[in-house]
Parts: sequence; C-alpha cells; structure tokens
Amino acid sequence: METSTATRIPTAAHEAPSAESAVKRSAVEGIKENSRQLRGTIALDLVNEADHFSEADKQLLKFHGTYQQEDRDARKTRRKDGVGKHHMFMVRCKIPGGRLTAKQYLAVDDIAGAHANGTLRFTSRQGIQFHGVLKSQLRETIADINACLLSTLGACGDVERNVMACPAPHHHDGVHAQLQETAKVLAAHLAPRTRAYHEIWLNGQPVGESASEADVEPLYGKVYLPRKFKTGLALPQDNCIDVYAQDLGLLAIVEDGTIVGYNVIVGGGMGMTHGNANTFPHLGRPICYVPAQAVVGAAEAVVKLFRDHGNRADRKRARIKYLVHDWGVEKFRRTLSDYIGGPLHEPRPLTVSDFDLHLGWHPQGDGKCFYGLSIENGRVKDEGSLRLRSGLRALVERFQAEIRLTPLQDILLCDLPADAKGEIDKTLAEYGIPRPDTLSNVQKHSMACPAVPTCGLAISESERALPNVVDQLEIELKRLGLEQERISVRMTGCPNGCVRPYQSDIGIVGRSGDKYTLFVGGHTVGHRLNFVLKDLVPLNDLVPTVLPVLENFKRDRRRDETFGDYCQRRGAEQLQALLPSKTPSTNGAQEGVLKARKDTNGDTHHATTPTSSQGQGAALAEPETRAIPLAVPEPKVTSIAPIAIPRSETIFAGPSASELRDYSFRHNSDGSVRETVVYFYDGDLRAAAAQRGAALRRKAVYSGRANPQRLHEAIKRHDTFYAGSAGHECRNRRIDYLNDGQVARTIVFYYEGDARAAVVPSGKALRRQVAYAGLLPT
Ligand code: SRM
Ligand code: SF4
Repeated sequence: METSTATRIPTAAHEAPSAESAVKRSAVEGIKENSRQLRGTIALDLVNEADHFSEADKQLLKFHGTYQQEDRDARKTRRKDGVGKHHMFMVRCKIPGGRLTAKQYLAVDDIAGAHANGTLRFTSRQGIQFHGVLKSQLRETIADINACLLSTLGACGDVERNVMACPAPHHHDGVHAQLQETAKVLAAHLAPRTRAYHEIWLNGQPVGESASEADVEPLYGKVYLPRKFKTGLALPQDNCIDVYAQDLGLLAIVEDGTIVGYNVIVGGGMGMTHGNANTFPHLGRPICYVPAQAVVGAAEAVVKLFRDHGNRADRKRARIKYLVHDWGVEKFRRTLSDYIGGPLHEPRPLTVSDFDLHLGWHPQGDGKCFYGLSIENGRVKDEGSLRLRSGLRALVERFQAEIRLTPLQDILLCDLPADAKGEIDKTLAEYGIPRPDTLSNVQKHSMACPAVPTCGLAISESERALPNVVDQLEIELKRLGLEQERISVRMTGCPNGCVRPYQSDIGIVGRSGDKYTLFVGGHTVGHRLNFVLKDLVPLNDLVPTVLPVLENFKRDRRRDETFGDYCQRRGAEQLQALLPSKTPSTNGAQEGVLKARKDTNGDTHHATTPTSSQGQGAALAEPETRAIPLAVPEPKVTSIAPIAIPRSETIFAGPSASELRDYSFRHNSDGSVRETVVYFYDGDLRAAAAQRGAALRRKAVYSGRANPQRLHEAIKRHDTFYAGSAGHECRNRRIDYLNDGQVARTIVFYYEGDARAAVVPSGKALRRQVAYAGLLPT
C-alpha cells in the first residue's frame, strides 16, 4: 500500500513541555522522563526475590505490556493471615486488527497453560491477555510471546495502543483487506522504538523487523504521550470497532470497491471518574477528510498534536478527547492543519449505518469460509462440560485456521474449506461449545470487562456477574416476545468503560460494591451515548429495574424503533417515571444523579429532548455526542437496619395469574443458602417457557446457592418426578445422586391401595416408599 508521512510536522516541541503543561507535571511524567527510554530498574527488579516491582517500575512495565496486579479474591484471607498481597501479572498482546496465524494461536494457548492461570482473555480491542502470571515467569512469558512473532510492547502505557480494524475476512472486494493492511501499517508506524524491551525481555536480542532500529524515539521523545492513544478503522456499513470511541477513528470512504480516503474522527474515549464532572465519556468528532495515501501522515500528525498539547498535569484529564472538548472542533482543526502542513479537507457527509457481529458460517468470497464463535466475555477456559479452550485448540489444530479476534471479544476461524461446517459443528458439540445460532441475541451482543479479581481498579464485579444478568434478561425478553431484538448489554466494574458501556442499549457500570449505575439509550451502531436510568441499583435489581422500560418499549414502540431509540425518544425523565417508586436506590444519591445530569448536560443536546432523527434511527453526519454528566455524590453509607433472615425464597415466572414457581432457595438458620430447588413443568420446561396451567413434572434439588440459569455447573442432590394433573401432582419417584453425579438410589412412592402416582385419584394419602440401589427404570 502506498503511504506517505507528513514532512512539515514539528518534531522538537515534545522535548520541552508546553507552557500549559510546564505548570505542574504529574508524577508519572517524571518517571517516564527519568526512565532512560522505559528501562527504569526493571531488569534489576526482575532478578530480585520480591514477587513485585517498585512503584516507578510498575508504571514503566505498562509500556512493556504488563500490569502488576494482585489476587483480590485472596486479599481478605491473606490480610487475616498476616501475609501480604498475592502479586501476579496481567500480560497483554498487541495484535493489530486481531489477526493471528494458527501457529501463533496455538503458541499463545500453550503460554496460557505454561505460565498463566490456564485461561486466555480476548479483549475488547482485539488483543489477548494472560492473567495470573507470576513475576518469576514474566520474562519467559514475554519471550515466548515474542518467539511466535507477537509483541506486548505498547499494548499498555502512554503510547499508541492496539490498532483496531473490522476483522471480517471478506474477499468479495479488496476493501476489508485494505482496511486491515492500513491497520497493520499504522501500528508499525506508531509503535515505540525503544530497545529497552528487547534488552529486558529478550536478552538484548532484537527479533524480526526491529533488529535494525536505533534506540531513539523520534515520535515519542523522552516523555512519550500524556496518556494512552487508541486508533481504530471502520467501514460505514459495519462499525463493529466503535469508531466514535477511539482517540483517532478512521471511517473509510469507499468508491468503486476501493477505499479512497478516510474521515478523521478525533476525541472518542469512555473513561470517567465517579463524582468528577470534569471527566466524561465523549464521542469522537469528525475533523477532516484525508485521502487513503495520506492517512499514516495524518495519524502521525494527530499523535504529535496530542503529544505536544495534551494535559501532562492531570492524568484524569489527559486524553485527547478533553482537547477536542475544551478547544472545540474549529480550534482543533486549525491546530491540526499546522501539524499536517496545509489546509484540511472538510469531512465527507457520512456516518455509520450498521454493525456486524461476524458470528456463524460465512463464505469469504475466495472459495473458503469463516466461522465466527461467540465467546462469553472473551474468557477462554475449560470449565465443567464447557471445554472451550480445548475445543478451540482442537479446531485450530485440525483446520490450521487463521484467527481473527473481534472487538466484541469473539473469535473468527478463517480460511476454512467450504465443506468443513459439519465437522466443526460436531467438534463444538463434542466440547460442549454452543453454536452461535443457539445463543440468544442479547447474549451475543453482551460484553463485560474482567474486573474482580484481577483488575486493581474494579469497584464491582463484572465478568463474573454479567452471565447471570444476561440469563435473567433472556427470560424476560422471551416472555415479552422481544428475543429477536438487537439489544446490546455492556457491563464494567468501574466507570473507566473498558467494554465501551456508554454506547450500548443497556450499560451497567460498577458504582459501589454490588451497586451499579444503569444506563439506557445507546445503540449497537455506536453513534450515540446512553444516559442514566438509575444510579446505585443493586446487582439483583438490575433486570427488575429495566423491566418496566422493556415492557413499555414492547407496548409503545414505533415501527423499526430499537430499544435504544425508544429510550432516547421517551427521555430520561419519562423512563424514570416508569420505574417502581420503592426501590433501594430511591434516595438522595439518586436525586443527585438526576440533578447533576440536568445541570451539566449539554455538549450538544439534552438527553430528554432528542433530535427528530433519533426516533427513526437515522444515520447522522455527526455523532450524537455529549458529555454524560455523572457528578454523582459518593454513595451515602447509612446505618443498616437489622435484617430478618428468610427461611426460603421462591422466584416465579409467567404472566399474571398464571405464575409458576421457577426456583427456590432454602436457607439455613444463619441465612446461608442450603439448597436450590428448580421446578420443571410438562415437557420438562422451566416456568418461563411452560404453557399456562402446565403441571409440575420434576423438582431438581442442588447443593447450596446454584445459579438457576447455569445448572450444569451445580451439584445436583436429587430429582423428584411428579405425575397427575396441574394442582393434583403427586410424587412418583425420586432419584438421589452422589457428588460425582452417579445415581445413588431410586425411591418409588405408593399411595392408598398401593397405587402409583399416575393412577392415584387426587387426595389419596401416601402409604409406602421403597428405596432401590442405583437407577430404577420408570
Ligand atoms: Fe481498559 C484500565 C482492561 C479496553 C478504558 N483496562 C484498564 C486496566 C489495565 C486496569 C488498570 O489500569 O489497572 C484493566 C486490566 C484488567 C484486567 O485484569 O485484565 C483494563 N481494557 C481492559 C480490557 C482487557 C477489557 C476487556 O474486557 O477486554 C481491554 C483491553 C483492550 C486491549 O486489548 O488493549 C480494555 N479500556 C478499554 C477500552 C475499550 C477500547 O479501548 O475500545 C476503554 C475505553 C476507551 C477509552 O480508552 O477511553 C478502556 N481502561 C480504560 C481506562 C480509562 C481511561 C481514561 O481515559 O480514563 C482505564 C484506567 C486508566 O487508564 O487509568 C483502563
Ligand atoms: Fe477494570 Fe474498570 Fe476496566 Fe473493568 S472497566 S477492567 S473494572 S478498569
């Protein structure tokens, strides 16, 4: 591909801090400057006996692609036992456009087993993370990653991060390949050049293309960027990368089957801090158009502008989005034109119109096919009957498939023979991996960040909490007949927004322990921000809280209106009026949210007065961008009233007046759950799916608090089978299980006249029960 870099861009300004940043620089700036190009004392620390690094090195390690973390699950017990933190490391691979060869995938899978916690984590930026790496394994881990020609350099830190691009391997025309190639070129062009990385992790031996590079940072200088910088490339008809969430988004302009140029969109970013109204999610703004051959130069110019003008005093306000917001588009454009060295073209009147998950079986256009698999929250592991990691490995080994990771934490197996589908489906079944067509829409459109136990910034659970929320939503959406809707649900354990929750139809953001801020009104296409529906919603109340809004959407929606469109049309105040008045978060803090939102709302428009185009879900020339003010007060800790301990709790499903028991928790006297009972009706159906008036057919009892939506993970104690019509069901037999799932015994029940349940008239008393070893046929 022909590329050129802008030659008249200033190069020296970054060595001297600008006037505004000279005032007071943050501590991290000093660490970077004195690090000798990111060396610090990492090499020395690496060989000492401690299980962690010094504070300064901790900052520098990020640039090398690793974060020092601790096992937060173990924190409490270790504190009690008087032992310190259990330190461990997250290691992140930077994979432009999410593309790996089969060999690289298999190597990465080996590394997960050899050095990490046996899992892989596909990220929301098409990267791969390892968790639980010990310091003693760190060098080997990074060396092994480099040995398969992947890198961790610049995966984190104040530099250009992983460059995203739509990963679909469509070869029907050259557009996707061109986009992916540009991502690769940009990633190489904007990568840090320091040799510290090779010295520390690869014994000074550079590998691959870096061998000839000198140890200077022509782009970044000594202090690198003020903060992270993220670039992504999208096609208008498929904004799977969320182009408006990028520091630098490049929206391709396609003419006659080729990309002729890009709209340059600057200033996207999700991160914010609770209680700090100066921080907010922000969608990128279209700045200019550049021809395809000038895109690398334009990207370099934007990075240099950020390097020289970004805020180096306050890291919370250092992202380029604050420059765009504070300066406004016109000043930003003028300044950028100085860096580019000439007047800028107006952006083309174009925006995004759709979004593709890329799941399932698709022809590539070159005689081969690809298969997109949905990976729940990007976590690849073997657990119980779901042997995802082994199954993926088996498929990659068998087909030597090229791999592409998607921005929704999913995987595409590419270059498959056209007749491979049957064998793939068989392998998926063998390893217990669900085919995408068997998953609900809401599951496929959901994402969660890792949060606890690895993320040091997490306030609340996310990856471990979302599956339950999605399961509950699935039931409700099915009940409402909305299961075919594309409703995206994104959850994060803190407001940093690592899975871009402020653009989704439903956003769930960790606020305080098990309480979350609930957002609605985004769109799968990613062209607008959502708004607060309710703050401080306990985890268990998330679905019940959004339910009245879903019910009203079902009733009042306009033709072709998405859930997010509907929420925007109705606006926050009307939707909040639908919520049950007596809920845990109807308190001062909630009022604070709403008030703060009103007071500070309004980058461009008010959330409750949507533009006319919103209702129709029309494509907009400018993204609907505004700050989401969340200057919420910290949650108030109030005294806790004595709690009555329940003996049991039963959850029902089904329409009013025909509710059926779905599951119950039976409690011990200390309030802990002794067992979970799940009810099955005619056809072995759960309450939500059963017909009105269905009879109870089975009661399954599980140890402790089982997740009623993930029963395959629970330990079953017994099944009791019933016979008879609804309202007159009698126990027929019971099967008791051992801990390993084997049948221990069968108990058969006999009623007056020694009759079995199927024939006994209603009201007859139980007279006899006989236990048999093992399984007795019905
Ligand atoms: Fe993120 C910090 C995980 C994508 C905004 N992010 C973190 C850290 C490293 C926590 C830390 O600083 O100690 C998390 C590591 C957790 C762990 O245990 O693994 C973390 N971020 C992730 C990943 C793995 C989430 C995922 O579920 O996939 C994503 C890795 C992407 C990658 O491969 O590079 C990830 N993070 C994002 C995104 C989404 C995106 O880039 O499209 C965002 C929002 C966009 C943005 O940058 O604004 C994002 N992460 C943040 C922020 C907020 C930055 C800000 O401007 O305020 C932080 C905190 C920070 O940097 O101080 C953060
Ligand atoms: Fe951690 Fe917050 Fe990012 Fe989740 S959103 S991974 S909790 S920083």
